[in-house]
Amino acid sequence: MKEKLKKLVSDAITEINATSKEADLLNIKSKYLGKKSELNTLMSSLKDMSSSEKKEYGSLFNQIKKELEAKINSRLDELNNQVKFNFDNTLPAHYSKGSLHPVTIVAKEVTDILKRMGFTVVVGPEMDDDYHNFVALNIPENHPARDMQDTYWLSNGKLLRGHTSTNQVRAMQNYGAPIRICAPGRCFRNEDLDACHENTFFQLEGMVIDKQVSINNLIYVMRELLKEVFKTDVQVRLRPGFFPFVEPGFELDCSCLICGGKGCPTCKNSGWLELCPCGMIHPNVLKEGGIDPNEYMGFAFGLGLTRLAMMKYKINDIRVLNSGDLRRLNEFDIK
Ligand code: FA5
Repeated sequence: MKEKLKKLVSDAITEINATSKEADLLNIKSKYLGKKSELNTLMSSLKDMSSSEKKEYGSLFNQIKKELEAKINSRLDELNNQVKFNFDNTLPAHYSKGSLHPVTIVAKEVTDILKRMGFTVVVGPEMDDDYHNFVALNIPENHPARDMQDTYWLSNGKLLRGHTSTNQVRAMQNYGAPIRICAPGRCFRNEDLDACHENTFFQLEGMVIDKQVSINNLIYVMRELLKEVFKTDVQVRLRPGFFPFVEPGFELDCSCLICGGKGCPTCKNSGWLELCPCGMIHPNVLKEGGIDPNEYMGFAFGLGLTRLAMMKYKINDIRVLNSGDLRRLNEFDIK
């Protein structure tokens, strides 16, 4: 028996040392230590031995098992280290370095600029209610202005917010006046998709309420913001715009940077892109937020972040941004 065991150990060690593959090592383990191994068969003869033999062979079997297990594990470590050592790190890498999404970059840039101007960043829910999306913003049930957004209604009676203006009254009620907040976030509308309309896009709401706030302050903030984002003066124009939650209301358009203002599919051939509606907050909205319109006034704006990213990176079709198609995204110089 002892001779048999001696040979078994020496055969196993020879095989372990000769192998260079992890899979072969596992086969050797099963061959010498598994259920059907010779060692296991020999061990089953323990029950027929005398008690002194049982003691002697029992400990011998255990010793052999431990020895072979240790040998296998150390060979496994050796093989793993060899693999690491053999790795040729001079070979060219076949992966490309990713970047943040253009909208994420622009959102961070804009919020950083606004933070420096004293704005606090807040976030609101993407699934919101009729009250915050409409009623609180001076758009009661059946008001025709509801048609400005083709809203996604949910079976639980809630909706996917159509704009970040949902944050206006929520912030007024939470923090009171004076206040300066901005709220970036995803919005949803059942749109006919084209080069500048998506059903899922990003806006950034801005709101300032204080005792003395004017349209001049609003224009200053918008101009500084765009100047910093584009690193150059960009042509903008203000024209009257109607939103029930501001009075007066404006549309701020930016000259289309894709075509240089000549007209293209991105700007629907107008040379201008609607970027940021804005206006002085309607007294009804201030009241709804628990703020006295005789004491306080404010302005708000709803910056189209996705369109801003398009202008900044000269992305001519908005659909690229949600597509996840790296071949298209790689065409743009995103840093
Ligand atoms: C609004 O959503 C108002 N809540 C903005 C506002 C805030 C007005 C505060 C006054 C005061 P509008 O629907 O125009 O407005 O959308 C604002 C901006 O979001 C647009 O100028 C545009 O840049 C962007 N936007 C709107 N719809 C889409 C869309 N389907 N795809 C991409 N961007 C869009």
